[in-house]
Amino acid sequence: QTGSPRNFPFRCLQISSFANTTWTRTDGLAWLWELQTHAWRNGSDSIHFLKPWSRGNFSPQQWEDLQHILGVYRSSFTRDIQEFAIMLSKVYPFELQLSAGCEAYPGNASESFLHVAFQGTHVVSFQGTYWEPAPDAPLWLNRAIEELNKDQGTREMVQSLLSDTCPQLASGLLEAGKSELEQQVKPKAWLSQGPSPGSDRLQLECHVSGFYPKPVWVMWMRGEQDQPETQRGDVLPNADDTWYLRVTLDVAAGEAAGLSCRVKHSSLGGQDIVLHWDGSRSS
Ligand code: 7LP
Repeated sequence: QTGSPRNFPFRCLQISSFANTTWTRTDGLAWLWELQTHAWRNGSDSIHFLKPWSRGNFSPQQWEDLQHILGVYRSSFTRDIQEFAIMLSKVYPFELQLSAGCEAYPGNASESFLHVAFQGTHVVSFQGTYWEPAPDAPLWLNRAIEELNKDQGTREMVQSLLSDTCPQLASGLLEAGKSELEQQVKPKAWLSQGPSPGSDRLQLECHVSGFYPKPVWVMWMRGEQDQPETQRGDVLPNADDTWYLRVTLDVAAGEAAGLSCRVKHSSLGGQDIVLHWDGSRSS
């Protein structure tokens, strides 16, 4: 892949829970591609660095300025939303989620986004210089958006955070964290027998764990033949920034012999892992 620089999106997530008029909490987290870089817990004054390179190329002063802006924002946000809830007769409890970030492209170009979800549904975005309703947003939101757009100071700050601060932070993180982002970690794989799906039937399980990055191909095979009945679970996170996947196959007890599990992953350089089901265990 030499010559074509890869793009790694930088994403900041905010989760705000409003339980009633007095109990709320807001947590924040940031990710570069598959790696979590920052955490900002409710009540904490400072953004926590999860990687040695989480500072990117920001100076201590730049971090302090950013933390100050975000600290003011967090308390203003909570207060604003409580006021909106009264004005718009919103019923507690409710959740607001913000997703904002950017991705740098070759040649100084970058693209940014900021989306807001209410009760899990996208309702508002920041586009260019204004807050805008999402395509199918409920009508009551228009009043909130009208209010938000009156605050030019905030619009200018959001615009500058999205178009300057975000790409600068993202490209510094990318440079500092490049080797960790681009590392290749090989999976380990093992077989086991799952709970019997019926009389004279077996569930064969193939576990694949510890790989990075996320894309992986795992299939039950008979010789060179893919078994289309293979069931793939979700790719789940391990605690160490690697991934786990379980892939199963239900077969008649007599047909388990001769089956194998094949794993393809970028870290294996074409040397697939192949594990053969041991017929003697099918009893
Ligand atoms: C920083 C500006 O989220 C996502 C990052 C945004 C950073 C914005 C900021 O803190 C608040 C304070 O503004 C005041 O001081 C500023 C200087 O610090 C400026 O001088 C500004 O002019 C002045 O007004 C401001 O209070 C702001 O409104 C905070 C929240 C902004 C925000 N809005 C999006 C919310 C989505 C709305 C959802 C609608 C909704 C409502 C109710 C229930 C469900 C859904 N600015």
